[in-house]
Order: sequence, then C-alpha cells, then structure tokens
Amino acid sequence: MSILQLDEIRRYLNTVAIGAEILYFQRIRSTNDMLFVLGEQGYVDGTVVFAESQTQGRGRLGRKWCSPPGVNIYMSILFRPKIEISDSAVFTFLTSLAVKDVLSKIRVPCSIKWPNDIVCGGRKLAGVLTEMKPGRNGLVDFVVVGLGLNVNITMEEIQRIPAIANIATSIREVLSKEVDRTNLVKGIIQNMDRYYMIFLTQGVDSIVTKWVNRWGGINRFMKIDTGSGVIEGVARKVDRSGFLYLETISGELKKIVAGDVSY
Ligand code: BT5
Repeated sequence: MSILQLDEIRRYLNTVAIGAEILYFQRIRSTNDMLFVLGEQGYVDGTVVFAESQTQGRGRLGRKWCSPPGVNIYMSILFRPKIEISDSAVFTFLTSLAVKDVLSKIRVPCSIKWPNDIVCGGRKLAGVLTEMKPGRNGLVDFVVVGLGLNVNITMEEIQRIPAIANIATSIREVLSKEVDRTNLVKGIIQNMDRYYMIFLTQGVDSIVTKWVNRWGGINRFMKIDTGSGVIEGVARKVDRSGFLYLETISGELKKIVAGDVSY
C-alpha cells in the first residue's frame, strides 16, 4: 500500500504559496471542515490539510463523499485571495485543471465535467468542493478548496460501497496498477500553485478560459439534470462565476447554476 510521505512532499515542493503549512490527520470529519476552523484561526494562504479518511466527507448540496482509509487522496487548501464572493468558483476550476494535468501526465484518459468533476469512462474519479467565508464589502475572507481523488481503491472495494458502486472509478482501476499517492500529491500541489499564480497575475478570466478550453463543452448539445427538471440545449458560455449558459430549442439562453450533465 502506498503511504503518504509528508516529509518527502515538504522537501520536494518548490511552490510560491501552496504548502506553506501542511497538516496531516489519520481520521477526521472532513478536511474542509478542519481547514475552515484553521482559516478562522488565521492560518496562512496556502495551508494544506490531508486526511487518510474522513468520517463525514462532503460533496455539494449536503451530499456525502465516501472516504475509506489509506487508499485515496482527501485534501483541502486554504486561500486568502482578494476577490469578490461571486468569483470563488475560479478555485474549483484551477483545481480541476491541476488534477487533469497530473492525470494526463500519467496517462489516465479522463475529462473535466462541469461544474466540479473529473470523470473517466463515464465514472467519477474526482470531485472538488469550494467553500468560502464571506468577508467585508462583498469580498471573501478566505476560500477552502477540497479535493477527493480515488487513487488505489479497487473496483471490489468500490462495489462494496452501495452509494458509489455504479458511479465511481479509481486511477488504479484505470491503469491496472497501484499508484504512488505521494507523487500524485506533489504534482497536484505544484500544478495548483502554478495555476494560482496565473490567477493572481492574470485574473479570474484567464483561468475560466483555460478551463473552458480543456472542458471542450462549448457548442455541444447536452442535457442537464438540475434537480428540479432536465434542461436540454447547446452550451454557449461559462461565466466567471462558473454558471453555464445553455441555448434551448426555443432560442432562449438559460443560466444553469448547478446540475448533472450528460451528453
Ligand atoms: C463533489 O461533490 O464531487 C465534491 C467532493 C469533494 C470531496 C473532498 S474530499 C476532501 C474535502 N473534504 C470534504 O469533506 N470534501 C472535500 P458532488 O458533485 O456533490 O458529488 C457528490 C457525489 O459524488 C455523491 O452524491 C456520490 O454520488 C458521488 N461520490 C461520493 N463519494 C465518491 C467517491 N469516493 N468517488 C466517486 N464518487 C463519489
């Protein structure tokens, strides 16, 4: 079993911001919850929290993130950017871009899925959860970005968890071999730092544009289950808040805030 080597990660990192502090826990409720508390205590921009397992790992809208011990990556990163609250989705995008780069490098054939997933062969490999604490004048106080990435969990183990049996996959399953989590983490942090610097120097739109190009969904027909109905149409735009605009058959441009996309 691959062990997460924190000292090696610390030694290797050559980042501007991310990894300024790295905390590691065997078992906690949720790395996002933990980092939110640390954010309130004043921890610095770039602080990272890892857990080997989470008892209450979370997805969006109160959904659960299954977090069995020792095999996957559950991590959160704290950011203290001077941005408007409505721009915080950019952190989901920069995280997806970084993870996608790392997965491409080890030849995992995956794609980005709006708004916060990485999928492979129609199954979910990773999810990103961005949360923030509002500050003054419409700006954020801090942002916490959580990443759950299925690394070495086997298909047998996945199938023993009913909630994800039919929807999840892992890097090990795709590559038919175990993967070193330490190396993956190094790559993810290094790439997130690179995109964070692009964001700080070139702004929100530069990251959104990169994400949209990598996503490849513009001008494609898609169906989105919004939870309160299915909307069909051609994707025309993703704005800086992460909202997706679908042109429906009637020619109307519909703004979609969240939903599950299928092609
Ligand atoms: C997400 O939510 O995809 C965001 C997941 C973020 C998890 C990380 S882990 C570290 C940090 N700490 C936390 O507490 N959370 C973050 P959403 O799009 O709402 O997807 C949730 C759905 O994904 C669930 O309802 C399941 O269908 C599915 N799911 C749950 N666990 C999964 C897993 N391990 N692998 C693949 N799919 C899973």
